Amino acid sequence: MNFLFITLFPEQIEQAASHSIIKRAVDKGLISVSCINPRDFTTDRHRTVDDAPFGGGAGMVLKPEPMVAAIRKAKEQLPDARVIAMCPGGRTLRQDIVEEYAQCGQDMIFVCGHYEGFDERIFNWVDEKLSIGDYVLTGGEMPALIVMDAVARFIPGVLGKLVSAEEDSFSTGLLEYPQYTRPVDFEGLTVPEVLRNGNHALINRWRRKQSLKATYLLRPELLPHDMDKEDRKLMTEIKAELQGDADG
Ligand code: 4FN
Repeated sequence: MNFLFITLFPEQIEQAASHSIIKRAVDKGLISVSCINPRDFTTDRHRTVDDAPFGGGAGMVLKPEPMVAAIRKAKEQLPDARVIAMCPGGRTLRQDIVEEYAQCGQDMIFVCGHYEGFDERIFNWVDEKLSIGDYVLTGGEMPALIVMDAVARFIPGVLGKLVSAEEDSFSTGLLEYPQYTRPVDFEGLTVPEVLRNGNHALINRWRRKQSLKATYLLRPELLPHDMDKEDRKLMTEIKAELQGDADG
């Protein structure tokens, strides 16, 4: 899959893509990461990309001509790509949306904002708006990198042989169960017995229960509405144990 970033700060993208799993995916030819800088499409002596907003107010707005010229260039390079403007007003990224992008396999062009944002007219050249969450940022580059990171994990071969994105512990939609490695005793804190006695049926049940418990306590909105019989039984145990804890 090809990821193309329209950004005034391509170094930020290149540096983020030059480490670890994403770097290896690029080196293996599983993904490509490239940038187009709207500043390269300016025609004035000062290479101006922003200007004061009509109607007044603080800050600067990204001018439409260099942005749209950059989008057109990007579409020439990746004609079948989806053009995604990273902005706070977009739908909020979630794992199900990530899986949707990965599934369809379409190349992605990310349009990243800076300053106060885009001239509204550029959205005529955009397929959709996307946000990573509700907080104020200085630019859309980090959000776009997050989308790429989350999507790239699903491309076959990007993760090692041992883990695939669909099979890994996150894909249950629940929080993770606690993990331990050596030593068995760290400053008096020991690894739960069940993980050390090699009974994999018991281990799987313990892990499922811990995932459900963590999700119930920390992120109850993530719990599935339609649990199977085994999960419902584990939930009953969890609630009884928590009630017991509360009663002393
Ligand atoms: N942000 C909010 C309301 C108004 C403005 C912002 C804000 C970067 C160019 C956009 C932010 C958050 C998630 C892109 C935020 C995202 C951005 C994102 C983003 C500079 C203009 C701006 C109500 C959400 C707090 C600055 C709320 N996902 N403006 O952050 O690009 O993708």
